[in-house]
Order: sequence, then structure tokens, then C-alpha cells
Amino acid sequence: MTTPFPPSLRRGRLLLVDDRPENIRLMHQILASEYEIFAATGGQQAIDLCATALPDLILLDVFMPGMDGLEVCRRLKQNPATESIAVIFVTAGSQTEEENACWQVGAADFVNKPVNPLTLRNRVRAHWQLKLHVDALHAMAHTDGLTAIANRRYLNERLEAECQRCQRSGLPLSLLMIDVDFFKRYNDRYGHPAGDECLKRVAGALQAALQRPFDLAARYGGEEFVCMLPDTDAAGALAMADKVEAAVRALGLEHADSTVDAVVTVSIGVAAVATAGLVDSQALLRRADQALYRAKNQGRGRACL
Ligand code: GH3
Ligand code: MG
Ligand code: MG
Ligand code: MG
Repeated sequence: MTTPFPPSLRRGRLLLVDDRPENIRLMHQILASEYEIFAATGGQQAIDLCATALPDLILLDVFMPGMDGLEVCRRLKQNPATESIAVIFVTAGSQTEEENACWQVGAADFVNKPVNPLTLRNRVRAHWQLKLHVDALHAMAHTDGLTAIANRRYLNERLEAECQRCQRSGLPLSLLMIDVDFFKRYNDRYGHPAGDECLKRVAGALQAALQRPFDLAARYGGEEFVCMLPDTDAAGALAMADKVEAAVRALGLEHADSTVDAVVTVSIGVAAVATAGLVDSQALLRRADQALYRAKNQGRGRACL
């Protein structure tokens, strides 16, 4: 089960970087009531902490012995894992060229030393609010509005990345294409709101059936879902498909007009990439869809490879 989206109500994580401990203490006093604080007194330590503490924002001194703040920022911006962390420089340097150098390496903002507490607090607050909004938009853009699981856009992004990884590593990758059986009849008998509720329950069952953090369950369209299973071969995927099919059936959602069972069932198409070489995400989806078609033709409520 993945939780790709950050919770909206949390304390911001702030990394303070300054070679002088008294400067860190001062900033800590100003900000500790609002944020979770991490501190580093050197450039390399700051970079190492970014990987483990995953800060939302960094307050970065420019002049430090060893690696200076400009170099720290440059390196953070070169690393995809840290490039989006906003860096606010805090510096005594007042020359235009020094300020320009900060902007050039990718600064988000700039606070002068000696620090005015009110200015520091408000600058940080503004960037933290911005980060919360960006995170919220990101989550919204990747989430299906009805079921709250991942949407097709997010699936496509992740699938593309997994296909590339798979091509490099030669490890297997599988997809399950899942479709609710006789769902039109379900809507016709129980009404559209009940149909919506049914889709939410099915999505929840899929999400719960996936146990590894890198597996992904997504709503692909109307009553169709896709599960992406990295590092899983055809046999493993077929076993997962049976588990998913059983999990949906076990919800026990009454479906009087289904000829499969008296409860809601799904049909599942399985497709796997097993060999190294060109891995085409769209071809894999197509094959899963063809397998789904076979599962439908063989009587529904089952998985087919
Ligand atoms: P099959 O077993 O062959 O898949 O039959 P089916 O009735 O499930 O397939 P069909 O494609 O004919 O119908 C899918 C239905 O899903 C029709 C559509 O109204 C319904 N549907 C699609 N999206 C939603 C939704 O968001 N909410 C509800 N309640 N129904 C939806
Ligand atoms: Mg300094
Ligand atoms: Mg369908
Ligand atoms: Mg259907």
C-alpha cells in the first residue's frame, strides 16, 4: 500500500545551516514553536541531513569554512531527491554580486543578517504555506476524486518510470487490469449513488490487498482499476490476481442481477514483462486488457493471463 501524498496538517521540517552555533540558537529560538528543527554546522553535514531528515525548507548560511552555502545549494539542486526543497539564504553579505550568486544557484529567498525575528518568521511562514499548497495540488492531481486511490495520470507516471527501471534491471513487472462485472446492471438496480459506494469499497479492497510499498492500485476509468506490481513475474501476478478477486468477492456486496454470483465480483486480466529488452508500457496495458477480455469471455469473476 502506498501513501504518496503528504498529510496536509503537519509541522514543517526546517533545516538550519550555519557554521556558528550562536546563529543556529537564535534562529531556533525564533522558529522552534512552529516547526520541527534540524541543524547542521557545515555544508557536508547539511547535505547528509537532507537525505535523512527530508526537510521542507532550508535556512542556509553563505559563508562557511569548507563547503560554503552556494555549493550546498548547487548540489541540492542537482539531486532530483532534493531539488524541490526551498533554500532561503541567510547572510551578512550585502553586495549585489553576493545576492546575485545566491539567486543563480537556485535560492528561493533571502534574509539578511543580523536577522530581524519578525522578517525571518514571516519569510519562512510564506514559504511553508506555499509548500503546503504545492503538496496539496500535487496530491489532488494524482488522486481519483471518488475513490481516493491513485488516478490514471499517476499510474501512467509511475508505470513509465517502472518500465524504464525494468528495462535497465531486467527484473519482472506485472499489471492487473480489473473490471467490475455487470456494473451497469448494478447501477440500474441499486442506483448510481450505491454504484459509487460500490466503487469505493472495491478500491479499498484492492488497496488493502497490495502489501508492498511499491505496488500501486489506481482507478483507470469508470469501473476499471489497474494494479501495478513491480518485481513480480507472471506466476506471482496471477496469485495476486486471485487474491484480489477473492478480496472483492469477500466484501459481500449484494448484486442480485449478476449471473456470476449474488455478490459483486471482478474480472482480472494479467500481463507480465519477464525478459530484458524494450519494455513498452502501452503494450503491457494492451496485453492486460486482452487478458481481461478473456476472463470476461470465460465467465467473469476470475483472473486470466
Ligand atoms: P461487464 O461485466 O462486461 O464489464 O459489464 P458492465 O456492465 O460492467 O460493463 P459496461 O461497460 O457495459 O458498464 C460499465 C458501467 O459502469 C456503465 C457506467 O455507467 C458505470 N460507471 C462508470 N463510471 C461510474 C461511476 O463513477 N459511478 C457509477 N456509479 N457508475 C459508473
Ligand atoms: Mg557563516
Ligand atoms: Mg468496463
Ligand atoms: Mg464492467
